Amino acid sequence: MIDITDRVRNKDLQSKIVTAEEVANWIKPGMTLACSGFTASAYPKAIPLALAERMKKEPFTVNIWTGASTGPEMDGALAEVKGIKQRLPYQTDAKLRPEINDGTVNYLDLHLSESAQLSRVGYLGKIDAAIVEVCAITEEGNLIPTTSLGNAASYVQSADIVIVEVNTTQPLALEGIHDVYVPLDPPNRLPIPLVKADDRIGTNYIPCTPDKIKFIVPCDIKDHTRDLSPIDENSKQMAKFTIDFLHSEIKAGRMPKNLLPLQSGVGNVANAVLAGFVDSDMTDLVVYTEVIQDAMLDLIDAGKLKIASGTAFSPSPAGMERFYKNVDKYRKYILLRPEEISNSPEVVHRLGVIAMNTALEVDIYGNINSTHVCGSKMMNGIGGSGDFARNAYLTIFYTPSTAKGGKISSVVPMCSHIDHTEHDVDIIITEQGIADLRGLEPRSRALEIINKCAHPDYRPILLDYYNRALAETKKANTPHLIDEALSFHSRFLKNGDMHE
Ligand code: 0RQ
Repeated sequence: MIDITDRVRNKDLQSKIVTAEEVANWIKPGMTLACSGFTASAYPKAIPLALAERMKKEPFTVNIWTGASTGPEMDGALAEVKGIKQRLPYQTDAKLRPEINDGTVNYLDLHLSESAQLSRVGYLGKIDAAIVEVCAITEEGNLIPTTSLGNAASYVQSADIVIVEVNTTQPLALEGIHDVYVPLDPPNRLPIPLVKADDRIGTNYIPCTPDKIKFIVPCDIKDHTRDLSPIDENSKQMAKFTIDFLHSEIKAGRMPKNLLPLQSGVGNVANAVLAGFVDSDMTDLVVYTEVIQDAMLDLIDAGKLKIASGTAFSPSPAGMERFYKNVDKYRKYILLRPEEISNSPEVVHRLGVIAMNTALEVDIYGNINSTHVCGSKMMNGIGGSGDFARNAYLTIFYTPSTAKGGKISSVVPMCSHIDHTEHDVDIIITEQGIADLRGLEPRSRALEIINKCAHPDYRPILLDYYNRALAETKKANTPHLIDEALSFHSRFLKNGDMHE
């Protein structure tokens, strides 16, 4: 077994060091396991792998709660043996997704900022064990987290039993990068005392006590973060529209020269937009987001970043190497918080965040579908996009104007599922252009979106829909043809193409 005694600083706790298999054998069918992990960062790895092995021989299911998505050692391995009954609050796993969409897994797609509170107040049932990846355990039994915080602090607080995975690949240099603050629940909640993105309001460990810790498991498996794909032309174009637009906002006096705190989702577009900031003339940027990725290291190296506050540090494997090689420099610019704080509506609103997230589809009035393909099939989940979209100072959504080689228009008459309503959306950007919806009533929004954002192939049929809806409803506030509103989707389901 890997020696972790130097990382278990409370000597008495060293007697609780066991193998992952022993923990897997202790887990009972139907248990709710509330785990650390947010994107492919800081999720338990040895225990779920051992559990999956046991489930291969002896099929049963457990409920898995985390901070957000995890890596293949958790969601992938457990989905492969059909070992998950309930999953929340977010996932991105290719093996889990079909099980969510065939009824095997009950998936609760939650606003990330709310998931900790829901679990604390017991609404979701009782946690049987919290399983948390850590760098080290202190003398007092407190837990030093690794590359993300997610919901770990809250799960440890709520659980009677805590199981700790000490990951020896995670450097002790991470100690001090975290700021752990768990709000009180109503009616005792106080204002979150965070007024600047770099304020520290909590502890640099997850509070815990030795008596709660039942097992300690060594692990030497690295975070399974993904390689970055090269930035494609569409994303570059969307990044350019963003930077130009933000310059015009500064010029109009609506934002300071160093902008307002930036939040960006994950994926190609987010990456391109952040890379766009590296090449821009903007400096002293502040980031208040969920997931900190490679581009943040570029911004630090370019001398453009003041602070990046998030809940997960999830760079590519190369980015991780780069971080660890120069950890003393980078750690000064990075702060990890519980997702309840990184995504807090109260804080997002106070700081005046610029929220930049990606949609699957947008409709002509500005509603956004981020989650469900053709209304029914779950892609990933709402994640933190709703926390930011509703509360930000400026809310931008991105999508390429088409998907699946042009067979799908990402601009549709009516979204087949709505995650973010027209009331929350300020700006829509595709590679075709940028629609500024601020101050526009629905009919003007429709023309702005169709003319600026839709792909030229789909513009005529969208305009035709809109004009007929306008005539038939006699210029109603939000003109729709109810029988036809989802015709783009039904054509795709029938013919594999949204074209007429
Ligand atoms: O599928 O790879 O099989 O071709 O959707 O699309 O263009 O690669 O974009 O990776 O940025 O994902 C909305 C899913 C976009 C993501 C979504 C198909 C497309 C492709 C992926 P293929 P792209 P991305 C921060 C905030 C919600 C959560 C969120 C997401 C696949 O950004 O999950 O924002 N967002 N969280 O072909 C059918 C359409 C489609 C479509 C694209 N209209 N219909 N399929 N695709 N548009 C993160 C966290 O909260 C942790």
